[in-house]
Amino acid sequence: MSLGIGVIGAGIMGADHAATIARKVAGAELVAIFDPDTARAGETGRATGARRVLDSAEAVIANPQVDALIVASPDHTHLGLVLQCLSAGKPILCEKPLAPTAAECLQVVEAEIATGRRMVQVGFMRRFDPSYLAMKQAIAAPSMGQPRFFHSTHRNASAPSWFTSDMVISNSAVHDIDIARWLLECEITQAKVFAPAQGGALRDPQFLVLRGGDGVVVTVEVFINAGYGYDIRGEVACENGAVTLSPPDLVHVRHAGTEAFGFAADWRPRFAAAYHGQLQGWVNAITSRSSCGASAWDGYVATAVAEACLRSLESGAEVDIALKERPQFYDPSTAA
Ligand code: ISE
Repeated sequence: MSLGIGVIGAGIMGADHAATIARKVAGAELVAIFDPDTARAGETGRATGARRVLDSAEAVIANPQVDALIVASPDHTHLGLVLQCLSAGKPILCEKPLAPTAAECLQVVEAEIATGRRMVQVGFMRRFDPSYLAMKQAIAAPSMGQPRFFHSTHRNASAPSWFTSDMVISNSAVHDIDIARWLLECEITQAKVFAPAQGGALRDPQFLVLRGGDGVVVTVEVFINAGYGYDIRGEVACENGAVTLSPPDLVHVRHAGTEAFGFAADWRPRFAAAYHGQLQGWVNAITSRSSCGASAWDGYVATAVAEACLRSLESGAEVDIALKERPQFYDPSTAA
């Protein structure tokens, strides 16, 4: 029997997740979709063969054929929707960020703990990307020694008109924050952000310097109007070696005196395998009553670090990060 999926939000990511569920994920069926923009919802429904296009998020959550939900609505709506799904006892894959503030993420953590089982996965899809998985495996080799630096470059071709200076951190760099914690297996304790002066315009690019508990240093360049394409790079330097992500293309073409390869226009082609792996992992975990990917706790930590970065963006100072103590519920060894 397949798992019935409801999708809330039919924007770039809601439509992409709906298409991945409909065409590529085994053991799941797209049952219902909602977006306040009815034309957009209808178009995604037709393109993916969703059984129903409903007229509210509440109707999707309450639909008896919907067993689990993908929340891909605007960032500020995640908290309320995730809490409603938890009250309905339905597992959720929530797009990042889990909620706009660390305090709000903790509300999700508490509500999830109250259900007694792991119900929330956060859409940090890079954890499922073949190149980051290979990087994590390479740095884990004992002969590499301890990681010392992680340099992450995150460039988007262009930002939508509604993108704000804060979103450069809360919506974009939050990916680099999560992947740094996951790769290096340590927490970030201090954050400092360098950015162009405020002048009414978008503060872009931004440069984050994050210090980790074991003396590791993470640098993140986020440049969301880089113009030329979507470009994600990363390098971990360890005591005895370094590991670099390879470009994601399959070929380099040498022609007419140049060597070239292409860049995608946005993140969907670059991370297609990661989005597929994330959704398949989520469906398998629900079916087997286990968990995978980034938890609500990871969502909280990423937002807490992003919040410190926002304070640094504002003040120019380095900001200390004081995390709450991780509840046993989220210990990797005890995770359901
Ligand atoms: C977008 O929301 C994403 O999640 C992309 O992965 C990221 O590269 C982009 O900067 C975000 O705005």
